[in-house]
Amino acid sequence: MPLNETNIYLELFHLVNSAFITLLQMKSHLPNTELALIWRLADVDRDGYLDLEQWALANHLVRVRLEGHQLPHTLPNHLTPPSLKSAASEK
Ligand SMILES: [Ca+2]
Repeated sequence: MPLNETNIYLELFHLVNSAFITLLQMKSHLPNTELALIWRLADVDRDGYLDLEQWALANHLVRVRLEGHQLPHTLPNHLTPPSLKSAASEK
């Protein structure tokens, strides 16, 4: 793939991730500290961005929090998506 095409997709990916944060803030009304924790928990591979699985996980954590449960400080094993378990265990 040409480099400039790759750069366009990378820029779109960054835009989508910025929109993810805004969407989570709009739908949850959770404080930024809690959203930051949710983001950190969901970003299992710690690359600073959410892919589709991590985005789903972030939304699940928002729902759990809105149901009145406390957020865990580390992601429980049963919530780690199977495809990300190796990434999580390397961190
Ligand atoms: Ca990530």
